[in-house]
Amino acid sequence: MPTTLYHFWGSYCSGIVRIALEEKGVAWKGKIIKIGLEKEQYKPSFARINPKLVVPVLVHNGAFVTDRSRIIRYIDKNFSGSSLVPELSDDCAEMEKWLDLENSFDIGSFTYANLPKTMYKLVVKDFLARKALAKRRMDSNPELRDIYEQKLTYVKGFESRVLDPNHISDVMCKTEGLLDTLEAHIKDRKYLAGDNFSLADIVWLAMLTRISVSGYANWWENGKRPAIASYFKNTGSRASLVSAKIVPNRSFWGKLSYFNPIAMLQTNLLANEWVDN
Ligand SMILES: N[C@@H](CCC(=O)N[C@@H](CS)C(=O)NCC(=O)O)C(=O)O
Repeated sequence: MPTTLYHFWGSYCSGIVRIALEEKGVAWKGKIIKIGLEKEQYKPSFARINPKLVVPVLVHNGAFVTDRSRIIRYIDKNFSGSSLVPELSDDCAEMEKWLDLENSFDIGSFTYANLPKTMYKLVVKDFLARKALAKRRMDSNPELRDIYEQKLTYVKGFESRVLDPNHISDVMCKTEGLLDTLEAHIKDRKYLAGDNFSLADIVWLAMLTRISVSGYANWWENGKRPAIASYFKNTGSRASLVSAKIVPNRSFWGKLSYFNPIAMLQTNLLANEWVDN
């Protein structure tokens, strides 16, 4: 089986893995799991691939690797090409620090909170539908009950965070705090850790891209955080980021490819099925 990535184009975590694959020049085959309104990650066939019901998942030589930070380390170790981990131990420690900092970015809440306001009602319905679907699947697949129960608990927690304005203002504040830390560090450097592009740059450039496409490039533009602006402009235009297609296609046809009336109808029907108890 060729190196395969279960992913979704609009998924932040999948984008990070695609950048690492592009950096190493890996020939990979993609299997799209539509995690939006289609909720394909809830399918029992996918639950057997990743019991967390999330993308990305990398399949290589029979190994199933999950979680973006584990996958990018795996890619660096198992494929040839320039190393994405610095040689010096001090630089390695620096890289780990920046990987941890990126992990503290609440990407899920940030993304949902910054969807267009017109989508708010749909987001609320989609949470109800996800809970109903998890419940439906646990009833019809008793052997996967634990998996769907865990997903239901996860969705409930995620829903309460996303719909809580205090949590969202905290996330926005913390994200700006992370940018302050980055601004101070990147001032006199080209890369985050050591003299070369590393895993830390991959995750931070993905994060800056997500912040930018969510409408907050003004957090560093117009002289607000000039070091980030120049890091994002220079290192962020690297070929691997472009071929990994981490910026959503905003053309009419690009947007249309995300619009699925059948999935929207199913979401409405499922949402009506959910009963809180
Ligand atoms: N810790 C995992 C999180 C993966 C994750 O949350 N993936 C999102 C897309 S970025 C997903 O599949 N969401 C679907 C869902 O929550 O049902 C990682 O870093 O890879």
